[in-house]
Amino acid sequence: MARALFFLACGLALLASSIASAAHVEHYFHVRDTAVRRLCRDIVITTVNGSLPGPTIQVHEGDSLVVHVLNDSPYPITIHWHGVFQYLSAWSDGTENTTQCPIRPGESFTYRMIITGQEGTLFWHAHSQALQATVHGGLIIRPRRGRSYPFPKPFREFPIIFGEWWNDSVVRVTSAALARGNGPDHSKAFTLNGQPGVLQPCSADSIFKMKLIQGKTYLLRLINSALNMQFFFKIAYHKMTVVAVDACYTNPMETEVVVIAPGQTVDVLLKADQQPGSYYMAALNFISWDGIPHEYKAATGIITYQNAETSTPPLMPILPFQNDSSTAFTFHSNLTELVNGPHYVPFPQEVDENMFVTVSMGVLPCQKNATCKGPFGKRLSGSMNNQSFQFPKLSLLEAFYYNVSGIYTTDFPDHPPGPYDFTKQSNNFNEALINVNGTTRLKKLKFNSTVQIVFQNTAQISYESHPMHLHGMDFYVLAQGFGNYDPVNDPKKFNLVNPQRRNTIAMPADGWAVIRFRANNPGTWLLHCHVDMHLLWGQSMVFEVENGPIPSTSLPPPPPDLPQCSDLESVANRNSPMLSES
Ligand SMILES: *[C@@H]1O[C@H](CO)[C@@H](O)[C@H](O)[C@H]1NC(C)=O
Ligand SMILES: *[C@@H]1O[C@H](CO)[C@@H](O)[C@H](O)[C@H]1NC(C)=O
Ligand SMILES: *[C@@H]1O[C@H](CO)[C@@H](O)[C@H](O)[C@H]1NC(C)=O
Ligand SMILES: *[C@@H]1O[C@H](CO)[C@@H](O)[C@H](O)[C@H]1NC(C)=O
Ligand SMILES: *[C@@H]1O[C@H](CO)[C@@H](O)[C@H](O)[C@H]1NC(C)=O
Ligand SMILES: *[C@@H]1O[C@H](CO)[C@@H](O)[C@H](O)[C@H]1NC(C)=O
Ligand SMILES: *[C@@H]1O[C@H](CO)[C@@H](O)[C@H](O)[C@H]1NC(C)=O
Ligand SMILES: *[C@@H]1O[C@H](CO)[C@@H](O)[C@H](O)[C@H]1NC(C)=O
Ligand SMILES: *[C@@H]1O[C@H](CO)[C@@H](O)[C@H](O)[C@H]1NC(C)=O
Ligand SMILES: *[C@@H]1O[C@H](CO)[C@@H](O)[C@H](O)[C@H]1NC(C)=O
Ligand SMILES: [Cu+2]
Repeated sequence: MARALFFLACGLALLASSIASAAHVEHYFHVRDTAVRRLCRDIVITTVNGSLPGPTIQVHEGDSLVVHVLNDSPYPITIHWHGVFQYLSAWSDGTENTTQCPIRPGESFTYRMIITGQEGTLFWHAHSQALQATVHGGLIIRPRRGRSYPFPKPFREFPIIFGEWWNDSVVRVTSAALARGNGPDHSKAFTLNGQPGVLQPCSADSIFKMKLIQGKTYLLRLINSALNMQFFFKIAYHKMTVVAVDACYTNPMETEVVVIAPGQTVDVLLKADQQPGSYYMAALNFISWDGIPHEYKAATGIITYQNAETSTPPLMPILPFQNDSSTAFTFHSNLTELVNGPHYVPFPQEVDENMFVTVSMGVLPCQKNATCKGPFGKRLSGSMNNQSFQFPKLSLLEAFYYNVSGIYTTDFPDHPPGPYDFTKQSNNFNEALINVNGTTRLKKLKFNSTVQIVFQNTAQISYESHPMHLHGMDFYVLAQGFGNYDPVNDPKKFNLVNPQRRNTIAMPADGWAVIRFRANNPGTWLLHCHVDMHLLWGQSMVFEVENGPIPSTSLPPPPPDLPQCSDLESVANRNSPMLSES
């Protein structure tokens, strides 16, 4: 019955949008299990509308976006609109148990947001269990009607989504790893727009293809929706020019190789300036630390020029060595924002809150009545400042809005315990340093205050590059470097002229990165490592940004169809008379 009504509404909405103003974009997402064949094997995956990747959403800056999600999959799920500011619409951020409880099987929820102050490429993905692996798609924000790109209009454009393939149910494989408490099962292959390409069995015919006309310039919208891996990406014989990252314009940066971490997007211009022919593009994982597997073959796609000789086999690009951290560092640190470009906002000069945050791996005690295979018989965990984030069984944002106590505390520490030598590798399995505390501690921020965070990587258990992603706000990246952050000399390296702005920064494996942002968006916002396994292990924390002084700077009430949290009512009855009345 619910389903019949849902798709009846669907037809009506299509009608409405075709006659209504173009500034209202409305979509229906049908989350369901779908049989697909990859690597010679039929398996069932969860998708939106049966496709991998799912539908690409296209809006113009300033549009309102409404997406009705019907969950017909067996899993409770949320959909996150990655990088969308969600100004005063935190209820639509789609972060499980942070901004909402998941949509249960058979139920639906409508996400509503206005997309303003940002343009370029973002994406949407599930923010529940490991479902992002197959529940994802592009979100393209073009300039408002009548406005243009800060570069010549490309002839055509192609979104290219990077993914990982498990050859099995990724949810089952991941939850088994969480239960065991040791390292995860790695994916079997990488994909470009859902296709592994010529280097994998049974995949050559379905390879992702682009047709180009010689002399034209194309915009490639690169999106890394892989669960765990960073990539090097190259196209044989072609250079690329980076023009935006994470939906923020950059100064044009010419490069032969793009480096892209989970949660990041990179927009590049590609000029078809070679001999008409066929050329492969290839993506292979960047290994920032020995523990990341290296036995992978690259995911490949193919570009073919119009009027190309069909007899000549395509040429394969030569990728950097997978361990080439210096190429990765150069790419990540050489980006700068296009000052005075569209939606440019000068970065805050004053800092109200200074935080120093270690990002680590560690161990938590084994769950009662379980056997763990992690170090010292415990279970692997991720942490920030020694806190391994334990998601509550209900939504932090509701606890914030209804002032429900007992769900979280606001004593997330501004500094790690210590100090100790963070990047000293002989400390890897030092038991005194790898035990972490499982907590639900938030950091409270005054509305419109400015925050600077020094992220410090550590050597505990692993020292790989962590892509740190902030919800609800972009940040400026002032500097990055190797080793332990030096509070005396490293501030001299800050870019105070045109620092890159983004929502995800891949901090160097044995190093640090400094970011700054303005907390201008009330709500509860996750800050986490975008390596999915690390997030599931607790490598995250949450900011509680207070309301501003007036209603137009305060979080509005929740939408009426916000999914229910099974436990919220009993907790609320215990703690707050407000919720039970609502
Ligand atoms: C998804 O599928 C539904 C029903 O099958 C359809 O009405 C809707 O238009 C589709 N949405 C997109 C974004 O393709
Ligand atoms: C995928 O799984 C099937 C069935 O278990 C197996 O035969 C095949 O070798 C696997 N492929 C890869 C690349 O692991
Ligand atoms: C850094 O970017 C600039 C363009 O912004 C480019 O000229 C320079 O070659 C780049 N440096 C490296 C090492 O790639
Ligand atoms: C990086 O990988 C290459 C090729 O596998 C290898 O020859 C080289 O020794 C590695 N470098 C480091 C620093 O591990
Ligand atoms: C778990 O605990 C229960 C009782 O506390 C016990 O009966 C059961 O055998 C335990 N299971 C395992 C796997 O240890
Ligand atoms: C969110 O809460 C639900 C219960 O309301 C629980 O089943 C689920 O595991 C929780 N999710 C996370 C990430 O903790
Ligand atoms: C929120 O709860 C705290 C105690 O937990 C109380 O001091 C405060 O007055 C409450 N605020 C509102 C707006 O109800
Ligand atoms: C981190 O917290 C754990 C558990 O509370 C504690 O045992 C450990 O000593 C703490 N780590 C450091 C470096 O203080
Ligand atoms: C671990 O966290 C709990 C809950 O916040 C706290 O009571 C305890 O003191 C913490 N332990 C350490 C060693 O920090
Ligand atoms: C936030 O602070 C900035 C800088 O002081 C100011 O320009 C802006 O108006 C403030 N925003 C709000 C909503 O108060
Ligand atoms: Cu991480």
